[in-house]
Amino acid sequence: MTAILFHQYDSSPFSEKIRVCLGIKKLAWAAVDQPVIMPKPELVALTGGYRRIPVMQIGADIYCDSQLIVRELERRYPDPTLFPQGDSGLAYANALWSDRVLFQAAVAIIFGGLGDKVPDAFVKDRIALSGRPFDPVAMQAAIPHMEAQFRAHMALLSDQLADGRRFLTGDRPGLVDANSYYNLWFVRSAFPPAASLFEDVAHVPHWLQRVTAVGHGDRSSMSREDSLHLARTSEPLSGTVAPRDAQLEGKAVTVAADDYGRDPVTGILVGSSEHHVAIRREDPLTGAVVVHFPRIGFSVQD
Ligand SMILES: N[C@@H](CCC(=O)N[C@@H](CS)C(=O)NCC(=O)O)C(=O)O
Repeated sequence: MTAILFHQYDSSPFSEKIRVCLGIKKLAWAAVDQPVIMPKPELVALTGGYRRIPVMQIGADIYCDSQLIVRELERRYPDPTLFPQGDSGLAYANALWSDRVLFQAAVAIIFGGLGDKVPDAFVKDRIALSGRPFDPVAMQAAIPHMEAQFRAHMALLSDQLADGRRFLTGDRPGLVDANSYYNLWFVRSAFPPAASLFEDVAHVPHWLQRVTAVGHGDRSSMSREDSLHLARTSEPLSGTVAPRDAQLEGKAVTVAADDYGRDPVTGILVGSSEHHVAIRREDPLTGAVVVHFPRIGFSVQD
């Protein structure tokens, strides 16, 4: 059976980032499709409250946030690497640009472009997710500025590719390619007229084709019910707690994203490092699971 379960939906841009990473690593994985809006009862049973997509499940270990999914894929399946030139610190830092600055420009362009065609239920859900106004019609006013921003970011990609390299850091694809790529993929698939923002940018369209050709690895699918069964019948990994967190070891802590989708998840601290925090919790649907979060962008409170 395929070890990697990937809780996702096909139109999700952060899922596309990971699908490309799975493609670079030529891995076999099973998609567990989740709803685009709440409720997501099976996902929340696995995570303890975290609702964002994507989430990776390996047995009874649940990995939240694309940042940590990338790190865990690289740890378990190091070859071929997502860091063909080394520089992994810079590549992870590059995700903070692509996932926040570039992504927010893409969101404004797509949803401003769609305007009143965005379904009400989606708008309501995203207001609840962000805790802020989400008004596609009002976003239309910001489109010229956001398009100029997006073009300026595309020029960075073009500069990077100008020496004839095939991918952003050299001749092999890596995380830095997946980071940028999913934003262009999102614009092109969710609001095709805006693809004109990068179709005429030197070097970018060919690079885009090359990343598309990497593919998504060997994809199959699994039902949500079966993913819960797998969690129930698996044992989570045991971890170690970093010395700096020793006073919290074995105690209940609450972990939450610090940007949006801040739903808190509470469990017993069983693992930590500079890069991650892991908590153990139980749910009648899943049995004991360990839920892993990245450190960057997440708070840990006792
Ligand atoms: N920092 C998170 C961001 C994930 C994110 O914003 N995902 C979007 C979908 S691509 C989401 O969860 N939207 C709300 C939802 O699907 O319920 C990550 O890297 O995984």
